[in-house]
Amino acid sequence: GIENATGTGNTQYSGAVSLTTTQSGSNYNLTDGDRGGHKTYNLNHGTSGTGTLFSQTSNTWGNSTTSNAATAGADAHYGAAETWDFYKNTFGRSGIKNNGVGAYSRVHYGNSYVNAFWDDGCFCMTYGDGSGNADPLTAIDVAGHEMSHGVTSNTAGLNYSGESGGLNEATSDIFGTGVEFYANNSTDVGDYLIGEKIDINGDGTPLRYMDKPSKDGGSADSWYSGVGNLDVHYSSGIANHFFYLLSEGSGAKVINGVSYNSPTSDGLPVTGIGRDKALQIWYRALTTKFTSTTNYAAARTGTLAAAGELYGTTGAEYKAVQDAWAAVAVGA
Ligand code: ASN
Ligand code: ZN
Ligand code: CA
Repeated sequence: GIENATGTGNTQYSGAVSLTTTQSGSNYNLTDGDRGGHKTYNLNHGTSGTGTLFSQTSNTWGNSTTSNAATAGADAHYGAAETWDFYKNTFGRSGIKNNGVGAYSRVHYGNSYVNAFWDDGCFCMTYGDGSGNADPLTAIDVAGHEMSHGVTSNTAGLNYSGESGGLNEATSDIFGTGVEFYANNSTDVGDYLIGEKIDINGDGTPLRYMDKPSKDGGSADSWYSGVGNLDVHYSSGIANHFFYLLSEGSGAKVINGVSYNSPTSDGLPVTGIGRDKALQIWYRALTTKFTSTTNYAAARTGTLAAAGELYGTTGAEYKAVQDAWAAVAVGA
């Protein structure tokens, strides 16, 4: 018969984790029957199709290093599961389309491919092995970022250029960060950094910083006319900064051992309302207010409407949304 089983993933980035797998005769495979049947495939350096479904006689996957091809599979399968659980348990969303259907993941894409991407066409996510095949792009926040592109496509549909493109990218960073905190993994702890585990710069620095996006050398900390001409991974900085300020407030703070210091463009302090409420406001705005052409001014209006519906217009939450947008120079 074919039935759910509980395996162990010896991941590269998240330690030893529990994985939901499927037993089929004497084999186990990376199919998650608890999460819409999400499957994880090994492309084995190919760049098309699905390669082969990870399948073996043991239900222990990978050895925490890249010497074992199943290690990246374990990280990807775990990231997909945590992303599914984050959306289900935080927002009541059942999968990327909210229809209970899982996507699939593909690892070992190409050779030394330093990226990961979501594809609406295959309804799948794909991970490269990183430079020199040393640092696969399979960390939790990257998984959450990529799958959240699918959620955005199936909700607001934010166009991937101009200011709406920056909001699309920020939505993936915001929910990717939400997934990372949700997973509460002791090896890959929650932070407001993006890609801190995959060493994409080769010097130990993360790809992006939400408290002060300009630390990456390209992202915008606050809005200005023409910011929509930046690459979407840089114009995202404004909304990432807004989300950090709304969650944690301005000034210096240490969270899970990471130091942050978030400035405000208006020089006024922002008092945070906590990440959980900030996530609820962003999700409600994304799914009920934003459209394909939402720009920063409209994102302000949409998040204020969402905050008012969730928490009222006279409390700390509504004021914090106002103050955080003012702090990133998105005004009334
Ligand atoms: N990893 C990149 C991203 O999710 C791929 C891309 O440029 N779309 O943004
Ligand atoms: Zn992205
Ligand atoms: Ca992170």
